[in-house]
Amino acid sequence: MTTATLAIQQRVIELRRLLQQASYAYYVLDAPEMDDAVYDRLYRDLQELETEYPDLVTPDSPTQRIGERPADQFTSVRHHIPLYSLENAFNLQELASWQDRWRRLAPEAADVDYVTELKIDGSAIALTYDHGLLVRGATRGDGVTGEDITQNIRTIRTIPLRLNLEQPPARLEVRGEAFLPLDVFRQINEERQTKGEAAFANPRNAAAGTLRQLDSAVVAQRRLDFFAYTLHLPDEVAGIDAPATQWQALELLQNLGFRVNPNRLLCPSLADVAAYFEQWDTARLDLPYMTDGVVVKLNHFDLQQQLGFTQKFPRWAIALKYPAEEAPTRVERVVVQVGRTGALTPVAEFSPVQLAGTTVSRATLHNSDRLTELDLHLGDTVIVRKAGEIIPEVVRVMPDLRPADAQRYEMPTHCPACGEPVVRPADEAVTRCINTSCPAILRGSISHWASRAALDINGLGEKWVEQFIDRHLVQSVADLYDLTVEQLLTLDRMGPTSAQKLVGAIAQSKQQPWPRVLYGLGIRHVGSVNAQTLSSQFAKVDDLGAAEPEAIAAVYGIGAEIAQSVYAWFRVPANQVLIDRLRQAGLQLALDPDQVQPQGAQPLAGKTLVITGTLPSLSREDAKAKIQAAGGKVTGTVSSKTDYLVVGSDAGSKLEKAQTLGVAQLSETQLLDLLSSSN
Ligand code: 1X8
Repeated sequence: MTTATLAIQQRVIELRRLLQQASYAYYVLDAPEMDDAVYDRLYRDLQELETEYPDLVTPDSPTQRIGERPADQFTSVRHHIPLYSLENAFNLQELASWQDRWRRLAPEAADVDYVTELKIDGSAIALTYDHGLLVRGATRGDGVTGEDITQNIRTIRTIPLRLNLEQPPARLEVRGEAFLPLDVFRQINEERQTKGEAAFANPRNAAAGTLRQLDSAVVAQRRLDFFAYTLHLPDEVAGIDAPATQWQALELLQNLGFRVNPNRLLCPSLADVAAYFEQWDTARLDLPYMTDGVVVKLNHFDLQQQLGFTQKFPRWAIALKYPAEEAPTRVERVVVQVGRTGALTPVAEFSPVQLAGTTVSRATLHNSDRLTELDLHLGDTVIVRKAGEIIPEVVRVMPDLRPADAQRYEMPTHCPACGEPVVRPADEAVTRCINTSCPAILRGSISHWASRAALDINGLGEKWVEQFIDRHLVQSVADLYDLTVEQLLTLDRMGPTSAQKLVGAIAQSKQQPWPRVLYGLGIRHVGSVNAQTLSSQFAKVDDLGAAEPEAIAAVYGIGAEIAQSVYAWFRVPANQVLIDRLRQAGLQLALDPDQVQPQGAQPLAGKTLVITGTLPSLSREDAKAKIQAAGGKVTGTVSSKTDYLVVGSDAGSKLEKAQTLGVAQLSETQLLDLLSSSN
C-alpha cells in the first residue's frame, strides 16, 4: 500500500472540512455557500484520495454516509435514556387544564414561559455521540428498547457525523424526528405503484418503512430529513455554557450541526401558545413536510426537572393536535381492483363521509396483510382517514360495533377480472394475477401507456379502453396504432368527430420521444425518472435490449434491481414482438439525432478515458457527459486498457501511473479538439 505524504493527509483533512462546512450551510442553515459543481468536484477528489489511501478514511468523512453492504437484520438496543411519548391535547381547553395540573404541582413557579414547536409527523430517533462522533442511531421502539439503524441514520445529510464541538464530552444524546419531505413521499408512492406495490398511506409510515430498509443505499436515495428537538448533555461540558432552557438548547443543537425547525416561538403566556397554534393550522399546509400538531414545552429545565414524568409522559410538555381527518362509516362492500402489474388491491366502499373537505365513499385496504391485520367483516364500522392529498384509507375497525352475523372478508383466490388463480409470494404482501392476457392488466397497461407522463394520448379514457378490450379490438398497446375510424364508430357513444380526434391523437403520440415510450412500456421499477436516466445512456431501444444487467446497473442512479427488471423484460419473447410492432408503427425508439452524436461522428467510440485533477473550464460531470456522448467510457482507475488520461491541474498518482504504463495524455483543450474533430 502507498503511504500518504503529510501534504496528502492535510489535503484530505482540508477537503473534509470544506465539504462539512458546505453541507452544513446547505442542509442546516439553508444558505448554500458552495456551487454544486464545486462540491461534487471536491467530493470526488476526497473519494479518490481515500480510495488510494484507505488508511486515511475516517468514520466522519462525508464519503462514509452510505454503508458498504445491506444489513441482514437490525439488532435491538436499549436506550441510554428512555424516550417518552407526549400526552395529547385536542383543543385549547385541554391545554388549559394541562396548565392547571402542572401549576398545582409547582405553585411557586414564576416567570414561566413556554416554547412551542411544530409536531413533525415522522419517526422519533435517538442519536448517541461518543467523543463527538455519531456512534448510534436507534428507533424509538417502545421507548425503552429500539432498533439500531445507525447505517440508515448516517445517510441523512442533516445529521452530523461529527459534532461541531472543540472538546466533546464522552457521551451526548440528541433526539429528534426523522421524516420524509412530502415531494419525496409522493415520488416514492409513484414508484411503488410503478412496481405494483401498495402505496404508503402517509409520510409517517413511509419514513418508518424507509428507516427499516436493510439496504442503506436505498435509504440514501430517499432523502430522509431530520429535525433535532432534544439535547441530553452531561452536567459539565468544556467550552460551552450548559443551556438552562429548551430555547437555548435548540440554539445549541443548531450550532452543534443539527437542523432545528425554524418555526418555533417563545411564548410568555398560554394565549401566545393558542395564537401560534391557530396560525399554523393553515400555514402548515404550505410546509414541505407533514405536521399534525404543535408541541408545547415548559422552557426552563429546572422547572422541567421539578415536575418530572408520569408513568408514560413528561409532565412539562404536551402535544396539541390538529383535528384528525378521520371519520367513522360502515363498510357496505369490498371491491378488488387489478392494476397493470396484476396487483390486487382491496377497496372498501361505504356510505359517503366528509373528510379533509372532500366527500369520500371508498378507501383502500392496501393488501391481504393489511386485511388480516384489520380483521375486516362486511358491515363493520370502520374509521377512514384522508389527510390532505393523501389517499383515503381504512385505519381501523371497531369490532364492538360489528353486527352479530357479519362475515369476515377474505381476499379472492381467483382474479376478479379473468378468473385465473392468483398468487401470493411468501415474502410479499401483494396478491397478484399472473395471467399475461388478463383484461384488467391489459386495461391498466393501456391507460398507463396513454397517461400524461407516458405517450400522453388525449381523449383515450377508461370508457374507450374498456370497450377496446371487451370487443377484442386491442390486445396490446401496439394494436392502438392499427385502430381505424370505422372500428371506433362501432363503439357505444362514439361519434364521427370523437373517432376522428382519437385516431388523430393516437397517431400524434408516435412523435413522443423515446424516454416517454420507455416509461410507457410499464417495465417494473422503470418510472418516468428512471426512464429518462436509462434513455440518456441507451439512446436506442436495441442498445438497451442488448445490454447486460451489469451495463444497465452501471448507469448512475440505476440499481441492480432495476437493471435486472429491464434485462428480464427484454428477454420475454412477447415483449420483443411488441417492440418490433411499435417500430413498424413508427414510434420513437431512439433519441432524436439532435440530442445524440450520430454514429459516424463518435470520435471516442470504444475508447476508455480516465480524468484526473481539476480541468480549467469543464467540471468532472460535464467532461464525463461529453466523453460519453462521443461514445467513450470514463473509468476511475488507470490501467493498460486506458486509452487516454485527461489531465488537469493538481493531478495525483493517476498521472504517475499513466506515465509508467505509457498511457496517452490529453489536456482539456486537446480533449475538446478531439471531441469536435469529426463534426
Ligand atoms: C415528538 C415530537 C416532538 C417535536 C416535534 N415532532 C414530534 N413528533 C418537538 O418537540 N419539536 S417531541 C416528541 C416527543 O417527545 N415524543
